[in-house]
This record gives sequence, C-alpha cells and structure tokens, in this order.
Amino acid sequence: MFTIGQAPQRHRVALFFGAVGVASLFAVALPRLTAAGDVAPTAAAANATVKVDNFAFLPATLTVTPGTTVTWKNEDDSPHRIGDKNGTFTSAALDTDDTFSHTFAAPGEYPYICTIHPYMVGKIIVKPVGKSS
Ligand SMILES: [Cu+2]
Repeated sequence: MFTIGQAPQRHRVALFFGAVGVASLFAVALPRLTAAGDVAPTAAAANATVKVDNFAFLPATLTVTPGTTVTWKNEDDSPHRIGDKNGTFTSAALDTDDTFSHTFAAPGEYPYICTIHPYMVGKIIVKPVGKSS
C-alpha cells in the first residue's frame, strides 16, 4: 500500500545517510593530512652514517634529503680524511673510531674522496623530498 507521503520521507533518509558518508570521508582524510605534516620535520632532521672500512666508503653513494646530517665513522686501522671535491667540507685526519659530521642543506651532488688515499671515492646526493628523479 502506497501513501503519498512515503516517497519523500525515504528520500530524506537517503540524503541523511549520504551526508554521513561524506562526513566519514573527511574524518578519514584529516588524520592522514596530520600524519603527513608530522613526517616532514622528521625527514628534515634526519641523520645518516657512512662507514669507512677496508679503504672504502659504505655506502659509496648515499642519497639524503636536505637538512640531513651525515656522519662518517672510520672503522679502519688506518687514518682517513674526508674531503669534498668542491671544497665544501673537509675533515681532520680520522683515526680509528673517529667521526666527522656535515649537514647538507642544499640539494645537489657532493662527490668526495679520502685526501690521504684519493682512490677512495664516495658521493652524497641531496635530493628534495618528493622528487623521484
Ligand atoms: Cu683514506
């Protein structure tokens, strides 16, 4: 049995649940936005380590985000001295277990060598967040 008032009432119920559905979508999206905002400062303050071992840099090529502090640690029995080929950073001679740190603010490629053993080569690549190439 149909009455005239029934159809509009069903329509209002459908509208109500439609609005709840849209609100739910926003409720799900908002925490994600907050989480993404929290990730950025963490990435900017990141740290990375390059091991100097067996007359080699490990990893030889390291990709980081701007603001990352890279620490070299000499795990060899022989001293090593980190020197950027462009003269941006140079360490003192590092004895066994000595470390040297440099913070990379600007994007770019930073090839470096051990100035005592120039055949030891490495590279730091500083890549802005969100750029895939
Ligand atoms: Cu060396």
